[in-house]
Amino acid sequence: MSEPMAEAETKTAAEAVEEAKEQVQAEGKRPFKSGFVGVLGPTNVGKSTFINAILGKKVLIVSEKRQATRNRIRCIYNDPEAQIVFVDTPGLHKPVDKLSDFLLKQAFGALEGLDLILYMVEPWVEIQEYDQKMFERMRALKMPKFLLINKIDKAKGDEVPRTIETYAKTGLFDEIVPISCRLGINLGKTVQLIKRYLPEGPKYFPDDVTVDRPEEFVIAEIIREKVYHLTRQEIPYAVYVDVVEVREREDKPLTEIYANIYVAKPSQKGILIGQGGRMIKEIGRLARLDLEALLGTRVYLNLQVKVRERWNEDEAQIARVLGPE
Ligand SMILES: Nc1nc2c(ncn2[C@@H]2O[C@H](COP(=O)(O)OP(=O)(O)OP(=O)(O)O)[C@@H](O)[C@H]2O)c(=O)[nH]1
Ligand SMILES: [Mg+2]
Repeated sequence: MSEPMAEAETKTAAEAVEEAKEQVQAEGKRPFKSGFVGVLGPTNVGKSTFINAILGKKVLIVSEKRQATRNRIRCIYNDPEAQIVFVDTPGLHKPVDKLSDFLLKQAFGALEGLDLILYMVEPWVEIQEYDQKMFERMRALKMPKFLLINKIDKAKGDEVPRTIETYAKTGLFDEIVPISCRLGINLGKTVQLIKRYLPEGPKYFPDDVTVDRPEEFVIAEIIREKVYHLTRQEIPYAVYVDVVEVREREDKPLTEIYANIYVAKPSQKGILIGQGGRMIKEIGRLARLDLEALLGTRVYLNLQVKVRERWNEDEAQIARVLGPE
């Protein structure tokens, strides 16, 4: 008896989908679009800034320093017509150490399973060897590809038209869009274009999910962003953040966060704490402001600085602390 019943159910589901499609067409609505959109390109061009701007929410680390993003991070944009899963990636650069090898592996690994690629560049930078390497890989893939020329607010003379011309010659891109995340130029247009090229598809994530990482990950990134902002030279690249506990108080709108900031050498610990604790206090103050905006509660933030000797010089340790993905 169970077989015919299963068959009957399948048929009903298929019929329901057909009916829904007919209904959408009858109402003159466009089909629902969805897909995975990789944001790739050199470091520091504004990939994470772009995704934050589209989401209208600060969830990704942004820095004036290079190599800010360390993982592939999926961020979900929803509107009535589409769900776009943006995949943020570490920026491309000339490999200099073990940490950069890890970052580049993350970036190249992101090409798997994408429905569309956004390649972002700055208008004043020539095509580099790492761009060429990525283009070779992209050429073998069939999905649509856009070039986004960001920071046009800072472009001079004919930099933008020249960049358009240079990249048009590669024959790789279906669309080339000059944008400015800072001024919000052509961001809406980019979303419209993405929707035009994406396939019909389902929602991959529920509406209330913005980032497919645990809350602790997003919190750690915000703290790391402040370290990037306030410290110099090798310090940003010697740091990772581990959020130990996030406790929501039941008696008041307060979130208690306990986190460890790890450095790679004992000498870096003193720098991060600063004279009389000034540096760590400032990191905590700035992080708390962003965390309060993100969580919508007041935040108590407890930061401890610890040493994990040479974690950033060892492949296995890097993979362990920064995650398998
Ligand atoms: N002038 C200008 N600056 C921008 C714009 N978009 C981003 N930036 C700045 O560019 C810097 C790098 O931004 P990120 O978003 O961290 O760059 P990224 O490409 O994600 O960098 P990685 O994660 O290292 O690959 C930051 O200082 C941003 O504020 C823009 O449209 N105009
Ligand atoms: Mg980034």
